[in-house]
Amino acid sequence: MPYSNDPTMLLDGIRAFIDPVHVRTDPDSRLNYGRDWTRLYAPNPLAVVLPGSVDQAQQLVRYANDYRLALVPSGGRTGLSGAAVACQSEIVVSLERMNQIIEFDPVDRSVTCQAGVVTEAVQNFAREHDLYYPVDFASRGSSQIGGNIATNAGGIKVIRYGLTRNWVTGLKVITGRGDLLELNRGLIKNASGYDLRHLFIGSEGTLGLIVEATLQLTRPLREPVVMVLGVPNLDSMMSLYHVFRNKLELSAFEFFSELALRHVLNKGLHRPFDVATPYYVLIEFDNPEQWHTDTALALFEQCAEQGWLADGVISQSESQAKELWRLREDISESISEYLPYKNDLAVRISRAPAFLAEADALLTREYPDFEVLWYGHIGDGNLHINILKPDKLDPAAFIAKCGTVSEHLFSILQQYGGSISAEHGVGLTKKPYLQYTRDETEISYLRAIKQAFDPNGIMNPGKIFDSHNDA
Ligand code: 2HG
Ligand code: ZN
Repeated sequence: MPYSNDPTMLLDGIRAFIDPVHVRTDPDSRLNYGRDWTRLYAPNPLAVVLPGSVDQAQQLVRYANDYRLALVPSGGRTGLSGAAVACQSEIVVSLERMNQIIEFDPVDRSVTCQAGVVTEAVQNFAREHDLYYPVDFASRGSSQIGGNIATNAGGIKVIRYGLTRNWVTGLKVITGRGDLLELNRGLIKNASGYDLRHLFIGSEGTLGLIVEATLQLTRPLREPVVMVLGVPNLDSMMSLYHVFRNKLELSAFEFFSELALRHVLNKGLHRPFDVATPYYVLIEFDNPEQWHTDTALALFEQCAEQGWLADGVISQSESQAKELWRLREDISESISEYLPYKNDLAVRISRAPAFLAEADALLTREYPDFEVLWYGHIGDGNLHINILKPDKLDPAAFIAKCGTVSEHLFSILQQYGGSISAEHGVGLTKKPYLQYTRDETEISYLRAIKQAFDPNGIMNPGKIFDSHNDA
């Protein structure tokens, strides 16, 4: 095929197999589809293309190979690491028109849907059938299943249900070569060699396009109860974790600092109780029978006697549980105006107390003048540390300073065998730090996998790592 650099001609070629109204070049579309929630990069895609079928998506990938066009797969663009950002004249491929639930099987308890279905729509669909899709997070109303799978999304229920990976039993993908693969076909067991499905989960769009998924559903939580506890320090938080987890089946164990709480209070939420403490823990558990709540209350008393908590509240209704959840879930949105520098770290939970102590000492020393907010899914070892840009500081100077401190933080994390990204992905923001979690030999295997699926480097080039043949 002849190569061409003429954008008009290239886009006209796409318009030959995708309705021209779905090949957009207007400034609004290029701005909105060219960025995610990071807001750190200036979006600059060549165009936004919205295929309406698997066939059209496949034609697009083949066409991109012929003309060496870079494609950036796009879901709900709620990502926080720049994986869905298009700032290098790429073509954004949005699957939002492919948003149908295709099949439900009550015996398998599975649902097959197109990649553009919004996460909350799957959750609601499951609920209508007395079932539950347990991958859950604050951006559920905008994020799409394809994007969740591409980042192996985690969220607030991982302690009990695991990540997206645990719930995907089948995938239909178009590889970077333009081949359509049907992976695992909804099977629970399948020991027939390499499981390519798992390579696509968490691949951040670098191996191909995810176009359909079969998801496992499960039984819903029964009468979940939420407690918010005020704790004096990070050590006490870890003591609460052991005590509550030993006696109750927890579906969430989250934490946030008083500094983080203040931001959601500024947005109109109310303090959970009068006493302010440096940290808060949010615990959720099933309460099918009253003894679960009685146990939680007894544990509350024991922990208070030990000095591990200062006060607390327990939900008495579903709506109160939802209100308490907002104290944690609304934090990220409440600080978005401060251009926060985000860390999304993972450590094994057994190593969390020692890591937290070292990280706390480092950040207090290095950021004397910055507001540092701690929150996250500490029950599964995932910590979100957000550093807020002081008003007067220039964004570039702020990011440079945070980047330097990150090197120290990640060195400590490396000693604990942790990860620089727990659930947000690597994308662009964490790419410079990948070597703190994966060594060079391992990264060379990642490159070899990329080469096998995407030899021309057309799929989301420059994300996760730089490959030698990025488009
Ligand atoms: C959350 O857990 C999200 O609220 C966002 O993963 C985390 O804002 C963040 O850093
Ligand atoms: Zn999170």
